Amino acid sequence: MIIDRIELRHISMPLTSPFTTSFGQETERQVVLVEACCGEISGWGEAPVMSRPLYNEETVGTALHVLEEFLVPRVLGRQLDHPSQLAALARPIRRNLMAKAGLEAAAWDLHCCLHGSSLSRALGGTRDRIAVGVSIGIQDSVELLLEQVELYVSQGYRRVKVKIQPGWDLEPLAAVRQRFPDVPLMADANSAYTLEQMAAIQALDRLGLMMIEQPLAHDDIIDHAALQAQLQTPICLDESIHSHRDARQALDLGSCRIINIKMARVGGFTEALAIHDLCRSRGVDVWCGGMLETGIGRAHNIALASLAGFTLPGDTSGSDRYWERDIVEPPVTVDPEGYVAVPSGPGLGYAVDLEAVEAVTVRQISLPLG
Ligand code: OSB
Ligand code: MG
Repeated sequence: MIIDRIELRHISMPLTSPFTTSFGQETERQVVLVEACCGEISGWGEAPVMSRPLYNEETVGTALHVLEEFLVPRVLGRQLDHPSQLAALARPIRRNLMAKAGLEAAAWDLHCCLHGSSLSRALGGTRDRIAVGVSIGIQDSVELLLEQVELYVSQGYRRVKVKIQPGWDLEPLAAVRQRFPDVPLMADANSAYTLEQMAAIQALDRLGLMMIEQPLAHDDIIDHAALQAQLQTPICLDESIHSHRDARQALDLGSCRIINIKMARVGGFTEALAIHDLCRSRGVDVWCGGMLETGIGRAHNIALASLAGFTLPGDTSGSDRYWERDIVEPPVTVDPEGYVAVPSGPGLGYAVDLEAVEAVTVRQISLPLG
């Protein structure tokens, strides 16, 4: 295939409710959409950056800049046999992994649409439905948190993740555990603790959590190994893992026992598949994380989570958990048992609602060939 035009869009979508983590609050999602075109056929990708560089270093501004100036010129007009070639073309550019992932995902979708294959099958997925959980942000009170947990458990979600930070950890989690003794429960600290605060993390051991996600620094695997040695609950790494090599080193060091794979965080599907295969060969559980994606990035996550190594419920919740109106048709829905069906149609298997995309577009950059 030859990609002959790329449309970059900065979009802004209001969240149905604010999402608060230890690094800040999002009230609307500002992300970059990438549309890769071959004649009349197009594939879609998403770079799910945050409004401010607080999760990683990227923002809408950096993603647009790096895509327009450096990544798109390497790909536009080039004969491509397979979308996995994109990773090698992008490799000389350092970091900027979400920008790379957005472009790579668009190429995968385009490839699948041109060949009539579903993205799930093209990636090697074998499941026809995926188990999903929900990630609940930091709330103003324990009572509000319990209401949220109640709501999502009643909707069928198969595991609950609670965001924590110093001062909002043991009390809210213990309250959830007491009210919902059997719910599969975990915590995500988004790097809010240091090794000096080990006792606060160890206090969570008695709650029978499935795992504690990224308690320590966003770029650390050394202190995490020290913490894991003093903790019964498995550590799951998110922010610290950007590549197959990071994953191998973290597993070899004992920094974690579970990995949250986000294809956007690791630069795209090719790297995500390598991490998946590594973990599968070592019997390490992985699950598919999320970045509050629109239906486009969500569809990519659903396809990825259909691979056999994704053994735990992911953060790929239904569209209505985030949006009044999603930009894909139909919206992503979770059945009463807590599963999302993996679509079998070509590409994403969800139709991009162009009218909805237009309605949220802040800025569009067209990059035609020549
Ligand atoms: O740490 O997994 C995270 C959202 C934005 C940035 C980082 C994270 C999250 C979530 C929400 O936990 C996952 C989702 O529902 O998409
Ligand atoms: Mg996380």
